[in-house]
Amino acid sequence: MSELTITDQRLKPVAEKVLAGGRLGVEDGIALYRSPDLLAVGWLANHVREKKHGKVTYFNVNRHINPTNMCVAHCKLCAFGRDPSAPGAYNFSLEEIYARAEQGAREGALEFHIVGGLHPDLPFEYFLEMIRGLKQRCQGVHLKAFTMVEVGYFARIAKLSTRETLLKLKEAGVDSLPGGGAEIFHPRVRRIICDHKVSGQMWLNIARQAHEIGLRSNATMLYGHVETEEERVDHLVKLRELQDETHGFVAFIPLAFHPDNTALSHIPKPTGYADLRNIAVSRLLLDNFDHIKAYWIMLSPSIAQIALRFGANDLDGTVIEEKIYHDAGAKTSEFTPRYELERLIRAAGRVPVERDTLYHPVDRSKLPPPVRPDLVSLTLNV
Ligand code: V47
Repeated sequence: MSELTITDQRLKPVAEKVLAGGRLGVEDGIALYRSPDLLAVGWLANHVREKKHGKVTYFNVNRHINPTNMCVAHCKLCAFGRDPSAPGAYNFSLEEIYARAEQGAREGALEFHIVGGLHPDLPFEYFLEMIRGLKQRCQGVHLKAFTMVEVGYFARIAKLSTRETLLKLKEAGVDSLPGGGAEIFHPRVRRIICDHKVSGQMWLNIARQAHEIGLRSNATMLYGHVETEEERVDHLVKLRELQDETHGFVAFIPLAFHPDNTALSHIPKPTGYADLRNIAVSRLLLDNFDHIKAYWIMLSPSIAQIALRFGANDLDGTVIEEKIYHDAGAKTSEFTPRYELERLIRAAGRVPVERDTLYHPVDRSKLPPPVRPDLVSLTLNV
């Protein structure tokens, strides 16, 4: 690894703590966000990343399934949710969902990432039935399903506690929860970007309960809209505190705000600089998280690749069909085949390792051959 050169004197005490393996505080986080010396921030994050994972960079073969975009929440940040009567509103039938899933399983997906709108009419039982049906049809596939926001909504419509709701989801076959809906926990920001959604405190409570009953989850942070640097640091520190308690978070994914087609379309998109800085600061503040994902869908494959040198150790994933970011104007493709993920990782001087949702390495030779080798084959020469 190259030597660290720091041009910003305010970073010196932060660097000393990082190199000594110490925990960073709120002021350190703010210094990292404000420093003009992005390369030093990135160097420090890469130092931590290499200490944890060496050159290994994970990726997974997954499929996103968004059962419906009908949503009662009307979050200003979102371009995906619709009223049922709005143009483009959809609601897949269970048979359509199963068909997508079975195709994904045949193609070699080992994870379904399932999130959708807060549907105005469908009962909780419908979603339990969906999960039972998926589990029955696609036994080898991990179901990473429903954000804390959806869990909070299911609890409300089913008149159950959030703990009972989580227990029912687990019993039906949910294996873990994705990290979406966290946005920024601070109430000032939530009032502006997602005022009808569960509060930040509630998101954290539901995550705590999920972890307590043995459902692990991811966590996210949506940056680049109306939040301040202090509010980002506060968000990260709250996640770190909960992780100290439960150790239930698997990975953290910083998400760049995409303004197109949202009620906040006047806000400019985050720059590449902001993307790399958020990856790096997350890596440095979240010292008790094992994994930081570079989600190429929102970063672009090029920035996601560079992020592998700024603290990220995972290039998530093949994805296959993505709606939330593409409705908000993302110009990335809707999927990236496995060989391309591997090529990007190798070209960044890293070693690609296919993982499952909980970061166990995957040995494809022990699995049935997929029908779409271009998506999952190890052997394609590129
Ligand atoms: O919850 C919504 C965000 C999330 C916009 O857990 C937007 O492995 C930007 O959570 N611009 C969904 N962001 C994506 C997500 C995710 C992605 C990849 C992996 C995992 C994981 C989780 O996207 C939403 C919300 O926070 N979002 N609208 C928008 N206009």
